Amino acid sequence: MSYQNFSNAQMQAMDAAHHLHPFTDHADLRAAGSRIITRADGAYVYDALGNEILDAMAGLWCVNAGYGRKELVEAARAQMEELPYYNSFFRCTTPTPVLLADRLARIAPGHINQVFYGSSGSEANDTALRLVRHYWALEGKPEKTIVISRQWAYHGSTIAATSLGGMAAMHGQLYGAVPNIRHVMCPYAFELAEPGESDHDFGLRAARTVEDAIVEAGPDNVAAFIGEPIQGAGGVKIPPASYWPEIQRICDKYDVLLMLDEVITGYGRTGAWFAAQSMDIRPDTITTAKGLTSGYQPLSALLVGDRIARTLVDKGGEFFHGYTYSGHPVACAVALANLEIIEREGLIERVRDDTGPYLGEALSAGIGDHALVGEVRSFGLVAAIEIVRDRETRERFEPAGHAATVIRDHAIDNGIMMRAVGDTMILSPPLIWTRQTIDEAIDRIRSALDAAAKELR
Ligand code: PXG
Repeated sequence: MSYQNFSNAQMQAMDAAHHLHPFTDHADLRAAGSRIITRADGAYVYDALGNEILDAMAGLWCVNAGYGRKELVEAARAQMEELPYYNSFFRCTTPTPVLLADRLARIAPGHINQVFYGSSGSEANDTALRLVRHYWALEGKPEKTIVISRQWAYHGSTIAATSLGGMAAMHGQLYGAVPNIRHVMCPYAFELAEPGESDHDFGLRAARTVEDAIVEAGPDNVAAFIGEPIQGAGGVKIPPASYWPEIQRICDKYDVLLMLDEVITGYGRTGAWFAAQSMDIRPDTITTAKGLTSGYQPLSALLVGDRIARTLVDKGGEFFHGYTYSGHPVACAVALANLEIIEREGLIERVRDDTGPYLGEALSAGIGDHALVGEVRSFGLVAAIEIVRDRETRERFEPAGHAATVIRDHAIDNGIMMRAVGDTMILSPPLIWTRQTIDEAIDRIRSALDAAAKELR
């Protein structure tokens, strides 16, 4: 049955009648009607009404290789034909998760050589949490269970991933968090730096809240620190350069494991395979998903460092954990083809040497002086625009979040899909964007800001 037999209005009616969406106020959605995206090509998506929209969010931070990749379709088709599914339990596996594990071990930092698969970032973080606590139990330190995380962290939406995350609204609906997870401040200089405090000093101060939390809990009780190299869904909060080296020092000093969540930053977004490499961080685990398949299939890979893997293999016995789709052969086939595209087309080098730096320059030159813009910041191909009522005082519009939503709606009307987080606009485009695509994006954003300014004043 093809959707083409149905009008946009008919699909909206069925959607409203039967479909509960993620992170959605359903009364609000049903009054407005869903935007139904029907197809995509390259950097653009198209809705059921025929509108063309430049997708500055790469789907949901994931379509790194862009849309319309026939190679990925062919990889899935061929794998489905030969072997659509078999499991990796009971001393079995299939070829593609094996080849992918080998590939991932070669692109990951040198001390990371093992992979545990799931289907989503949330699942991978659930695995990571169990694994770090299990590691300490196997090492004879079962009291090391506390995990330090940060406000505004996003680690997914299962109960464990929400507990790890630092989203107050999500915690409000958790009805019982996973115990022994503590949250400290995030390195968000735009709002949290003191007047006159340098970026460098602010980065150190933010990192030292982790040290304070470890000391307060007692280092013998702390299993790990978890963090996104750049907090994505929390508003593209890019830490000062002093932050991660200080976190590394603190974790090393107190023998606390370092869990890096690279679900957004992995697979090229920061101009390296992983932000661990672009920011010189030495994690014990790296959570990855999204860009691993460019979103063409659901797949996550928890990359596990040698320290944890050695203990798990040598002392662990059976690890009672895994998913039906751990190492799904079709998803892994698509990931292999996707990594090949990223490598062959030099997308990572392009972000590092060309489009990443250019995005930063173009944002500053194109909208940095706009009356609604308090700051633009970027790292590789991820960026944020802070929306303010007053550029000098950084006063925000009331109510919180309203201005950014107005801008988001104008952005879509102007043919660019961006996301609003609180009063921050964020961009995380496909890595296939060129300088020309960036120029086109900035033009559309500027028009949206102009239209929003008229409405907001
Ligand atoms: N970690 C990070 C850093 C993420 O960004 C997850 C884990 C969870 O992945 P799954 O595959 O379980 O969704 C994510 C997901 C948003 C938004 O509104 C961001 C995500 C998911 C949904 C919405 O920006 N990131």
